[in-house]
Amino acid sequence: MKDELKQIEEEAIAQIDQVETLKEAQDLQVAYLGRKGSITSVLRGMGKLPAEERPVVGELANKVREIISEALENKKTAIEAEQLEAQLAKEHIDVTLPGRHVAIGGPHLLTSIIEEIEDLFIGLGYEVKEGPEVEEDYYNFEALNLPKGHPARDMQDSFYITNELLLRTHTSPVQARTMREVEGREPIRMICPGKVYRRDSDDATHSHQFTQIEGLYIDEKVRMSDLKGTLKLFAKHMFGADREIRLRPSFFPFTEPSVEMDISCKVCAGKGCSVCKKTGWIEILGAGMVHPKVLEMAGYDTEKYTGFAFGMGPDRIAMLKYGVDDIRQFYVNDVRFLSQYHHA
Ligand code: FA5
Repeated sequence: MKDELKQIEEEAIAQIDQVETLKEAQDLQVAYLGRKGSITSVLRGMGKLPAEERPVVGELANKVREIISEALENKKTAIEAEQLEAQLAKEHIDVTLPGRHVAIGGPHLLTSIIEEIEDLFIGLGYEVKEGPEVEEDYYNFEALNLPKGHPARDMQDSFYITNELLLRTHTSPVQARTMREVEGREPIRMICPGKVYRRDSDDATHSHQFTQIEGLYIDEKVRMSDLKGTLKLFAKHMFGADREIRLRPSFFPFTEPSVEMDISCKVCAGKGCSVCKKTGWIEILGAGMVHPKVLEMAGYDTEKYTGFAFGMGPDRIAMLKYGVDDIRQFYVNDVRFLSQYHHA
């Protein structure tokens, strides 16, 4: 039996030497060490041995088992190491190769400006609202004290879709919609950014499609000085304390009194250039105290509530802030132009 065990050991070691795969090693493990393996079947015959030989044979069998088991383990480790080597060699990457350029996009300059303005007004407790770009004549004009046939409708040349539907010419219809929403019963503090459309001839400062941000503040005892303070804060925040602003009396049918706010031209530092039409100033917004008729139409008690509204042009604001000399740059989507402002 001792010879038998020795033979098993020699045979096993010779076979393990030839093994090339983990599967083969596994098969040998079963064949020699498994429940039905060679060593087990030898041990089964132990009962026939004289009592004094049993422990000797038992010890030898355990030793052979250990030798075979160790040889198999060593083989498995060697095969695994080889496999890892082969895999690493296959997946080798040359870290010294130059990387492939990944073009990183960024927000459009107008989007950044709008978000900056939103942040300021959210900080002042305003809500950000949205309204439809295809708007009803009623909200775009009538609810804003511009009945059909009113001469002031000519101030905003419009793209009509039907008699009652048009591309909104300003964001002011959102004022009317918001006042309607609360049925004239609650104070309002909202801004509304969005695209607007006019049949304007395109030039350095006019585009037939541009953006506006409307602002509306309604509460008890809102005064012109609140409007002035808000606009001043806005101007300083956007352009810095050193930029000049001026308010000019103006006319909008939905505000009384009305003003327009200009900012000194950054392109020419107020000397006069093609951007500011040689005036040194650029108009960026219209504003005023909400006309009592507009408040009444929305159901407000005008004895109790007053309010101010403003409508600004982020395109003009972006031009001033970054010295862009032509509004059309925002809409031709030339990446060489737009990518300069991705950090903005
Ligand atoms: C209005 O549209 C009024 N709804 C603003 C308003 C709101 C007044 C609330 C009072 C109360 P206006 O037509 O002036 O006003 O336009 C407002 C701003 O939009 C202008 O100051 C200007 O910055 C910008 N804007 C007007 N037309 C164009 C255009 N064609 N291209 C680019 N920006 C324009």
